[in-house]
Amino acid sequence: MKSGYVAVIGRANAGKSTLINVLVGEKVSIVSPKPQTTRDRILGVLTEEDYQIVFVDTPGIYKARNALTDMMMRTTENSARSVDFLLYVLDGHDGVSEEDFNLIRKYKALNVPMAIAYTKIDIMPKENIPLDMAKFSDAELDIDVFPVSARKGTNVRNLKNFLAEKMPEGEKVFQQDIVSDKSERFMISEIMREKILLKFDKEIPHGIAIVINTFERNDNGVYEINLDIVCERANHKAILIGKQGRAIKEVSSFARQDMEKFLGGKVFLTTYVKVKEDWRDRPNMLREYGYEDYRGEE
Ligand SMILES: Nc1nc2c(ncn2[C@@H]2O[C@H](COP(=O)(O)OP(=O)(O)OP(=O)(O)O)[C@@H](O)[C@H]2O)c(=O)[nH]1
Ligand SMILES: [Mg+2]
Repeated sequence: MKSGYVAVIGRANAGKSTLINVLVGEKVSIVSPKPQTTRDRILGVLTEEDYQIVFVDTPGIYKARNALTDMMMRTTENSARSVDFLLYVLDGHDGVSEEDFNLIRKYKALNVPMAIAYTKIDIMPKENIPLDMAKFSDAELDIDVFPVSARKGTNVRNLKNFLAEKMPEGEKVFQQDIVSDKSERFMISEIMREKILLKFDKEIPHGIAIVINTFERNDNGVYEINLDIVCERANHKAILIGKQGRAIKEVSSFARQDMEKFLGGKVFLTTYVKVKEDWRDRPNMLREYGYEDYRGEE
């Protein structure tokens, strides 16, 4: 049996969470077209007959600007240090930049074995792929590069087999049927945050925290969920609610549908929008909203 941890790292919005979801075969991490979607270290577990890979999703590398993003970057750095293998995800459609090379060199210096997933090849001109591959060989990084599409599943099996081979001998860490280390409560709040990321622009989704007040299953089997959507400004609250509450109704409805799929039962969802000025810069608030550094201890 082979078994180990693979941290998935890379710039914000590169496609890390999407790739993990495809590798694991279940949605363990939310996805959006906006950077800084993932805020926590999230484990996604892939178990096959002869191996188990625990993928570690991490917040994308981004210039830290507040206490929350600072904390996210520490989580990523610590996660990269405590694994058997690093998978650097690079947005091929965005192109290979000097910043990527710098980051790849920096992580290589950790002396953890590493490979590159060059993703989103479904939305880029095919002729760019060999040009970028040449850039990698010119840089003499001595790293395997896997062009993949998480959306189409292209080359994902090859990458999976390659990673399985790289895992050390060992027993499973998680039971057969476990796909994530996160609770249902956590996933419910993430589903809500994902719908807000998809609907609203600019600073609004980045300044959101979700607080679950009630999460219960009543006698009829219906899940009763009550949550607060915390935002940073009164004008954000007005936008989140929208004219006659239309915006909040719409996102709540999308969130409810996904929650029902995830929980496998009917959901009665009530949401309230609250303002907590500058919570992202207040360490005590971060803790209250469930954001703590991942310091590398298991
Ligand atoms: N076309 C295409 N889009 C992709 C692919 N992988 C990811 N995306 C899109 O890229 C965007 C970012 O994906 P995420 O998986 O959230 O990226 P991330 O690296 O986890 O981002 P952060 O958590 O913010 O660091 C989303 O809109 C995805 O749908 C792919 O293989 N093909
Ligand atoms: Mg992510």
